[in-house]
Amino acid sequence: MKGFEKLREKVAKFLKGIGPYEKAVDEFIKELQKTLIKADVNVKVVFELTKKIKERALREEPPPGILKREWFIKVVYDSLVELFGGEEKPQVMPSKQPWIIMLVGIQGSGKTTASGKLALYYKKLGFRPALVTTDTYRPAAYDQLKQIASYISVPFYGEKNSKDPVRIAVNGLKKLINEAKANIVIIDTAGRHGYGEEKALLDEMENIANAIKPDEVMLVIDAYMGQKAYDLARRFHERTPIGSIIITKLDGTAKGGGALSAVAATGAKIKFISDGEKLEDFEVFNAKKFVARLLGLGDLETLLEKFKALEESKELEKRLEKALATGRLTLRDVYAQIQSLRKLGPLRKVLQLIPGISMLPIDDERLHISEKKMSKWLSIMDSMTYEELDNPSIIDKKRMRRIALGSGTTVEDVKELLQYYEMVRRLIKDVKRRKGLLKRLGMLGDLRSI
Ligand SMILES: Nc1nc2c(ncn2[C@@H]2O[C@H](COP(=O)(O)OP(=O)(O)OP(=O)(O)O)[C@@H](O)[C@H]2O)c(=O)[nH]1
Ligand SMILES: [Mg+2]
Repeated sequence: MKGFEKLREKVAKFLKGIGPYEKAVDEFIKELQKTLIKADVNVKVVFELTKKIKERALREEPPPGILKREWFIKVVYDSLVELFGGEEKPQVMPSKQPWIIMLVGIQGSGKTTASGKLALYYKKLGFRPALVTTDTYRPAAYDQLKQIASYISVPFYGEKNSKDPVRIAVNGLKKLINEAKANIVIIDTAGRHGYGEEKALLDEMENIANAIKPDEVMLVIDAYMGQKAYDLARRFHERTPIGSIIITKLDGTAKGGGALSAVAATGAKIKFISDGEKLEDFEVFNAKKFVARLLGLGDLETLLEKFKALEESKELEKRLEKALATGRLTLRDVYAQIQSLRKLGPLRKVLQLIPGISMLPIDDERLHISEKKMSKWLSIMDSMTYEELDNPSIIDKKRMRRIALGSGTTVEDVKELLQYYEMVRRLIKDVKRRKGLLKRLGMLGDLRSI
């Protein structure tokens, strides 16, 4: 989308950590406001959003293991995802077949192009889509869609000299479903004048919809509308429980942010976006992916992975804390640990995420495991019984042989894993002892804040 180039530069610069944090936050927020207002996002919305971001930035602390600046960008990212409709991904798979989609929208909004794009999209997913034009209003409309249909090789239906859109739709559905065996039928309609005449547009839409009973009505909105899209989307959303939205021409205007956020604010679902004249320039709208791109994915990707790994490590953290509390460790814990090691890096880092542990001396060298060894050990543990995982002390020579055979490893490998397990177990016990000691000395509170 246009207009976010400067903000992307700012993200990269911000993460490099130049200048004092608070000043950098101020500058970043100013740029964010400028960008969003230029994108035609409602001014009131922009100020509310940036005020919240700033408050969080200055009041809250990042989770352990995350730098303040990284965390700030994550707050910005989350807020923008919220602005553009939230984390939920749209449902694009038809829940029944045949599935009938009707496209409506203001004149020139991109309905006919989007019909072709939709057909191509579903064709690539393995469906048999077909196209119907009911546009009896514009003489060239018939040929326009027919050409698109033949270009992407999907069945097409239209009646060049008819003046009855409803009849055409009914005839087309019958023919395409029964003869061409289409399982998705996309019906293109004539452009209705809009801008301020939403009522007329939606009345006409309802008339056709009542006659052909589509499974889904898609409203096509041109990104040039900017925040003016709000009223149209809101009325559409109120009138059509089976409605979803396509935003087009995101390549052509800097007002895309305004259109997207305005539509999202109505609660209507944005399902697809279109950003070019080519039939391939079309994708399912995913606010998370979209915002990551707006902010410059290159810089964000590693950061987002870090957060994801952090979330995944919560599970491990719980296990380790339990092990610490009880002084008991099983091979299941080691299994979870090795899985997170692959994502998070050295155990030291994982342990650092647990409050109070980061200060304790841990021998990094001894805890290092190579990637190859990790895979080997995971398959060894996959060959163990639950009883063995929960209570490794029962693993005798005979069991070792069986496990080695089952996992395609050697008894030495199994032994090595058990030695590692033993070492971590002792470490946990040691940490527990030290923690207990520190607690008695009343120092744990202090350690947590470090
Ligand atoms: N740049 C760009 N152009 C687009 C996009 N989608 C559609 N267009 C262009 O916009 C113009 C109108 O597109 P149509 O698909 O004919 O619009 P329509 O809503 O069917 O128009 P009517 O049937 O006359 O109401 C065409 O020139 C398309 O090539 C897009 O995502 N990006
Ligand atoms: Mg058209």
